[in-house]
Amino acid sequence: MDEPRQGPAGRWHGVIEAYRQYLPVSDETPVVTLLEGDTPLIRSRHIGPSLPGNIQLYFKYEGTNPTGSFKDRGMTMAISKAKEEGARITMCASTGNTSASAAAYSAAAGMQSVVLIPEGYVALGKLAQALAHGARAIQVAGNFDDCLKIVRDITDNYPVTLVNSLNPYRLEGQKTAAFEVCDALGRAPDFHVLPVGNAGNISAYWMGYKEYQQAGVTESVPHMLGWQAAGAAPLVLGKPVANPETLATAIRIGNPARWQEAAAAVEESGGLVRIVTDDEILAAYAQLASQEGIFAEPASGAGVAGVIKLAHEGFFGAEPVIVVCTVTGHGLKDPDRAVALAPEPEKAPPQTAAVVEMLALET
Ligand code: AN7
Repeated sequence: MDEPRQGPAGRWHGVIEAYRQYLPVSDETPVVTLLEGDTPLIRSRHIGPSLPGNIQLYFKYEGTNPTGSFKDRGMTMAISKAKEEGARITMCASTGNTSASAAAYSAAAGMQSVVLIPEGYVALGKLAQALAHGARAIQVAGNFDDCLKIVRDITDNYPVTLVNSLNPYRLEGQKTAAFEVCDALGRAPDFHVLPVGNAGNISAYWMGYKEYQQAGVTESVPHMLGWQAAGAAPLVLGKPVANPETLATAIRIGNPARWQEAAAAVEESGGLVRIVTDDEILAAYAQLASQEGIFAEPASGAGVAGVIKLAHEGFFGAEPVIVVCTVTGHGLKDPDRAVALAPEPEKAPPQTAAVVEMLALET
């Protein structure tokens, strides 16, 4: 089973250098990069082959980005443009990953970052990142949507640069993931699957796929298949959710900022946006780690759960199809969830014989 080839030849200098011709940057733009992107497209070894149908399943594993999520692709663009414009302070609302990325890239650019996060609902690793990178981290007694409203109010009225995916440069950067998928496969996939929270990423991928097709690099575009958690599924319900709830805290969002664009991506591509339950999300999350060797955070399990669900419904048909599923963030982001789901580690005295006995080993 061959791995697809990865990225352009030669040394990697981050997504802006790799895809400069498709991005709104000039020679004057000071590129702030942590060498994000060039992430692996991994052929599924167990989940894909175990599904009914004839599915070639790949995982676009974004956990290998510098701060451990896909957000870095958009953040290198947002922060480079902010620096070009002379910004001093950046601000975002976040369920965790955007804040980690904003904090890191702002630090690299010599800017102060301010991050607003829902108190009690940000995974430990993400909080640690924001703090370590020197962000002013403000825990708000509310949810992500409350945080985003405050951030919009402030960035509209004060000299503070908004780096949420409402910032158009964020989507520009994030679309490079679609380019990488096509570069690795030598074509566009038939279907692209991903979890949907604030709906920036599905919108960005769709932009990227369309641009590559318009540029003549690829012939086709995939159907976009988005997945929301059952307790936080505004796009599926067609109306905002006042009190979103899901264990996948990254996508615990009730009123996505990129609603229109995501709905358009689904419609134009002949795709769909549907619901998976928290149980399905956690089952896929566990399968990804234990069967594929890919440690993702819970929210990333939503996309994988979606592929599994559709395959069992016969959605993909009998003909061979290429399905790419974005694994959006690293499992180390949320160590509490991983430890809570796994069995307790076993204990042994410091003697070889004791461990041999525990393992029932025979020579
Ligand atoms: C791991 O960090 O919204 O639909 O504030 O962290 O583009 O929002 C995170 C979102 C999927 C959903 N997977 O992507 C934030 C934030 C992970 C995420 C999503 C997020 P969007």
